[in-house]
Amino acid sequence: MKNTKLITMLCLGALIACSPSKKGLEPTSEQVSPRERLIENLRATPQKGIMFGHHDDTVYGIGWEFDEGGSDVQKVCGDYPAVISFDLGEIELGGDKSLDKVPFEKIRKEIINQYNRGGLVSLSWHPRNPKTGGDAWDVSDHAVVKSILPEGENYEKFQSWLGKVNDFILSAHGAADQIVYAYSTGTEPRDQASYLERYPGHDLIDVLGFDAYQREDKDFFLKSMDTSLSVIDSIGKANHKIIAITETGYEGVPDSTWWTGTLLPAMEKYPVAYVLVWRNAREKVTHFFGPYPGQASAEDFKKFFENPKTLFASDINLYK
Ligand code: BMA
Repeated sequence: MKNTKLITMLCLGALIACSPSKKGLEPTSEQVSPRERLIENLRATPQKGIMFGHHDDTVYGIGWEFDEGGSDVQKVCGDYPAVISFDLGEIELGGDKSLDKVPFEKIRKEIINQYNRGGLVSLSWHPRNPKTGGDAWDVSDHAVVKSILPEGENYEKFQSWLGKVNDFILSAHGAADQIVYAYSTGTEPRDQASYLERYPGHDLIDVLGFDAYQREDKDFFLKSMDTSLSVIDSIGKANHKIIAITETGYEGVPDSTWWTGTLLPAMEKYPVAYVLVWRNAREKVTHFFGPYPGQASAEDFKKFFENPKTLFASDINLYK
């Protein structure tokens, strides 16, 4: 549905390299800029392996929240994810917490912690619907985009919302000029034409991605992933773009060998820079997509971690 695509577009991931501007280390003109260095390193990682990512990994997990150094992934395998994503939903409302009740100050701190690990940070933004006031999944009105364009009644409002996102990113120590943009459709790509229907253009996008969740049986998911990866791999190769599985998972991870038996085989044929599974909700019992100690797939996740084809925080430094 149009609006769904729009909302997906509004959740464009922005991958940032937030290098606190260390004195005297700003790149001179003949040196590569931090943004160019990040892109070069993202292009190179598939030769080494696929970076593993987890949403909200270091801000909360199963049975805990806001612990210093906390991470369900690290508790299971001893290392942090190579990629951690955070969502800025409801920053537009001017409060101090996100739509998942995470203080933005905690997110800012964890962005810098992940940078200091040499890992990647991905930011998504699930804003309120600027026309109806509903949440980011409210697709009841088909004139949302029109209302936020220059002549629209919500143009000024949405511009001020974008300003709040911009101010937050700037607060992560000079990240502003080191942003890499990912285009991530909310539905699995079936063909190039439908994938690119609302694509903003190669001049704006650096990473091609998509959302894909396992809901049906394993074979259906594997076939669907292969189609989706083949679509973005073809576009990526033709336009020199990085590809990633920007959001995936199997809710509740009910398959005890899902990591080595499904996720790895689904992607290992393609030059995927990273794969990111969604959050381990602390407030919704079955709403988790990553491992945690004692969970049925935890032992298999350790095998996934040990596999040389997967990369975690200690395997990479994207800023060198
Ligand atoms: C959705 C769900 C929601 C959450 C939102 C933003 O997929 O996990 O519970 O509020 O993402 O994180």
